[in-house]
Amino acid sequence: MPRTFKIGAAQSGPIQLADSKKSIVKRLVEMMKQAASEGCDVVVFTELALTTFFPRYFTEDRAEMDKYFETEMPGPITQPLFDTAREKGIGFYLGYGEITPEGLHYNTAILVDKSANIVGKYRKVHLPGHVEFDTKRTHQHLEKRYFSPGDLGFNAWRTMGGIMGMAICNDRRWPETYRVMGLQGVEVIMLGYNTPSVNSQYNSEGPEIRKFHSRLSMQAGAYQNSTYVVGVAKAGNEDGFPLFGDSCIVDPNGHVIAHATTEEDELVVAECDLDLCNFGKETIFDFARHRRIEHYGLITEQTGVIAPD
Ligand code: CDV
Repeated sequence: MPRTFKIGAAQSGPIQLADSKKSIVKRLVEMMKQAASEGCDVVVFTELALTTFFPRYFTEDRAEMDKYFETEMPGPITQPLFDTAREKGIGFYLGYGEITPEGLHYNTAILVDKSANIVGKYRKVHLPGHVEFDTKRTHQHLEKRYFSPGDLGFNAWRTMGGIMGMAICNDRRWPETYRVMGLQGVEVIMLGYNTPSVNSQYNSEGPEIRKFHSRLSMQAGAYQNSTYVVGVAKAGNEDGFPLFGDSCIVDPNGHVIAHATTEEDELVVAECDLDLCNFGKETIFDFARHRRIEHYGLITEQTGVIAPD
């Protein structure tokens, strides 16, 4: 008997700076209802799903950005997502900007179960970009200005019939992200992203190669840890800043089994058998039998490169 888990990857089309959070939540609720009507167990939204990708804008006074963050979850604006999840019996992953009671800012995602309980929280570890305005870039990427690095690590949660993990955007490019969750037996890694179509520091790196790198990272992470990976994009032109989209669902063999074909709000659905994760985990990637941790010390002892003399 397959252990069936139906996943909806809810890509968001562009969100403009002027769009209200209320209107955005309405779009997300529509996609959640569609996912429920297609029998999905979970719907995965994007990184910073409630706003435009605001880290592209520089403000001297960081507090001006607080309007793009949430102080409570659920709050009055996000409550409809929780109400719909409970009513339809569907779980969800949601990325958003979080301000803690201590005033810290994180790029956060939560995992909510089919009864609308928050069962997991993740705060983005690998923050890309820079702190100060960079005149050399074609567009800014100020995540290091507006967020603190995540402090919760890469956890996995047994919920909704499987072992679920979370990551956010740039995390997908780092093998450590997948392996730490792989060591907890993860079966589905959900991650939202906002990736500009062109590299701000290298204009000839356009959407084609950027999509290739995005898939390459997620396909490798899925295969090497024998897990499903669900990558969900914010896509299209946000106030003149294009994001490439290409949301996809990858199986434990590393195959893309479903992907978006537009740069709009689009639900991508795949029926997954979580037992497909077992073969890789019990054979070539049976970590207990094959890993050689005595040779991996540098990975946690050293951050940057130290080349031999
Ligand atoms: N939001 C992101 O984390 N974006 C990054 C940058 C490097 C484009 C990404 O890895 O897609």
